[in-house]
Amino acid sequence: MSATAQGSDAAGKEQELTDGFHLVIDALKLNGIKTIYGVPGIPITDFGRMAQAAGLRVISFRHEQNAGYAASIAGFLTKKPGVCLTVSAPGFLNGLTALAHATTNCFPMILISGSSEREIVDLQQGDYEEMDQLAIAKPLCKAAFRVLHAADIGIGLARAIRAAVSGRPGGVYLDLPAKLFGQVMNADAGARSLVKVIDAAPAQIPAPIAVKRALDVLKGAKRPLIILGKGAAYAQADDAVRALVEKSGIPFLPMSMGKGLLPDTHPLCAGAARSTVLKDADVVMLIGARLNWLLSHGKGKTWGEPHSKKFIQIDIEPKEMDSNVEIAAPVVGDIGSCVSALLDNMGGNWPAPPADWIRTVTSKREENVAKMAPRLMNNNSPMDYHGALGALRTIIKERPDAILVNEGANTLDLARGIIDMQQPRKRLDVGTWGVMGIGMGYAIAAAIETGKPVLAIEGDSAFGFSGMEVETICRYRLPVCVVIFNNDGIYRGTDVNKAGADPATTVFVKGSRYDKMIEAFGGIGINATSPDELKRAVNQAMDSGKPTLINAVIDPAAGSESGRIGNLNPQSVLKKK
Ligand code: ADP
Ligand code: TZD
Ligand code: MG
Repeated sequence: MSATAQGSDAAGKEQELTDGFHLVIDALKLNGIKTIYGVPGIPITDFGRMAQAAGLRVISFRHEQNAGYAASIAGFLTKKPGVCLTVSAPGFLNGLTALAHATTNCFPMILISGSSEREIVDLQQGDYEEMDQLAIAKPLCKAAFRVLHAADIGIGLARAIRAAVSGRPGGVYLDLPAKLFGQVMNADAGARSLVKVIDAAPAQIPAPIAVKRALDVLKGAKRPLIILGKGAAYAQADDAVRALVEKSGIPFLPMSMGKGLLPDTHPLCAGAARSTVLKDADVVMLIGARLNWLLSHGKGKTWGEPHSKKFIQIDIEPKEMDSNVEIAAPVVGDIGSCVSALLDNMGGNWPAPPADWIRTVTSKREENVAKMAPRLMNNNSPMDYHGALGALRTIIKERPDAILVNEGANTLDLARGIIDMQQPRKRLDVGTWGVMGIGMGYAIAAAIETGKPVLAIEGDSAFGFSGMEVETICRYRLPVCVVIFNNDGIYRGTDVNKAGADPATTVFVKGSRYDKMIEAFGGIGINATSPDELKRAVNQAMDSGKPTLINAVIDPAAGSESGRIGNLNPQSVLKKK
C-alpha cells in the first residue's frame, strides 16, 4: 500500500493516509494490470506520473484514439481488460471511438477518463472541459460506472473489470471526476476497500442437451464446415479447437482474425476454397463467429440454395443465436468448455466426412492456390499488390512468431488472402467495423504486450489515420516495421476531378515519401520500388528490431474501388446519364 502522507484522525492520533490517485493505482496493480495506454493532461497528469513511479507501464500516445485502439487489442491478446486513460471532454471523446470499437469486436477494455466537477457539469455552468461523459459513454459500451468517493474506488474497478471480461467481452467506461483523485482517507481502510477480482471470467459450461443436439446435427452432415472466428482466437482454447477439427476431419474456414488458430497450410484449411464451402456445405458450425455482414448474414447468393443448410453455433452470448438465420443447434458457453464438451461426447470412432466432400474442397483449394502462385512471384516495378504481398508472405512464413497488423482496402483484402498465418492471434486487423485507424495503436500494443516483432502492412490512406504515432514507436524503441502500400490514394491513385482544379476526393500527393516521416524521429526510413527491394528492407528491419518505415511504391492503377467489398457501395442510377 503506497500511503502518501501522515495526518491525524478525529482523536488527534497520527495515521497513515492514502488518496484517490494511489487507490486507483493500487487497485489496478492488485488486479494484475500492468500497462496503461493514454494521453496526459488535466486532471490525470499526476496520475500518469504516479502510476509510472509505482511500476505500471504508462505508454503515452499522440492521440487518444490510438491509445484506445492499443488498449482494445491488448484486451484481445491477453484476455485482460486493456486500459486507456484520457482527459475530460475532448480527450474522452477521442478515446470513445476505440471503446465502441472494443465493444463491437467483443474485446475487453476499460476507458478510464478524468472528468470535470459534477456540481458544475450538472448545472451546466461552464466548467473547464465540461461534459456529462457518463451519459455519452453509456450507449456505446457494455457498462459505464462513475466513482464519487475514494472508498468506492476498489469496488468501481472490480465492477469495471468483471463487466469487461465476463460473458461476451466488451468495452467499459469508468468516470473519475477530478476531485476524486485528491480525496484522502485512512491508508488501512483504503487498502481494505480494494477488491482483487476472483475468477473474473467464469467458465460457462454448455448444457449437456445442447452438446448432444449439436453432435446429432453434425453427425448427419454430408458436407460439414467449421468456421473459426476471432472469438475462438480470443478464447485461447487453441489445443481443443485444433483437436476438434482434426478428430472430426471437418474442413475449417478461418475468419480474418481467426487465421492461424490452425495453420492456413493445414490440409483441412478451406481458406482458399471459401466460395465453394460457403455455397455447398450442408452443416456449418460457427465457433466464435457471428453471422454478420462479414458472412453475408448467413443467407443470399454466397450461401447457395435458400434453407440448404443447418447451423450449429458456439457462442458465449445467448442473444447471438438466430440473429440472422435459424440456428438448429445453439451451444451457449465459453469456447473452451463447449469445444471440450463436444470432444468428450464424440466417442472414439467419429465418422470422417464423406470422402467426395473432402476431395471437392481440396481440389478447389489447390486449383485456387495454383492460379495465384505465379502472380505472387512477379518482380514488377512499380509494384502491384500481388508482387509486394508475395514478398511479405515469404517473410511471415519464415517468421511465424511475428505479429501482422493490417489495414486498408486492397491492402487489407489482398493481404488477408495471400499471407498465410501459422499461429493464433498473430493477425490483427480492422475487425467487425472495417475501421481505418487501428494500425499504429495495434502495432504498439502488440509489441508491448507480446514482446514479438510486428509487421504492419498499411494502405497509405489507412496509415494516415494514426501516422503520428510513429513518433511513439520511435520513443519507446519498439520492434515495429511499418510497410506503407503507397498507391497515391484511397483504392487507387488515378481518380481525376473533371469539374475543377481541386484534386479528386480519393487521391493524395503523388509520389509521397512516407519513409521520410520516421526519419524525423530517429527511425529508419526506406523507399522500396520492387518486391526484391521490399523483401530486403523488411528482413533488415525485422532482424534489427529497430523502428522502420518502408514506403512501398505501388502502381496507382493496381487496386480496385473498395477492395473486395465494392458491392457494398451504393450507386446512383442518375450517375451514368
Ligand atoms: P469474426 O469477425 O471473426 O467472425 P465476431 O467478432 O463476429 O468474429 O464473433 C466473435 C464471437 O465470439 C462473438 O459473438 C462473441 O460473443 C464470441 N466470443 C468471444 N469470446 C468468447 C468466448 N470466450 N467463448 C465463447 N464465445 C466467445
Ligand atoms: N473512415 C474510417 C474510420 N474507416 C473507414 N473504413 C473509412 C473511413 C472508409 N475507408 C475504407 O473503408 S478503406 C479506406 C477508407 C478511407 C482507405 C483505403 O485506402 P488505402 O488502401 O490507401 O488504405 P488501398 O490499398 O489504396 O485500397
Ligand atoms: Mg492506398
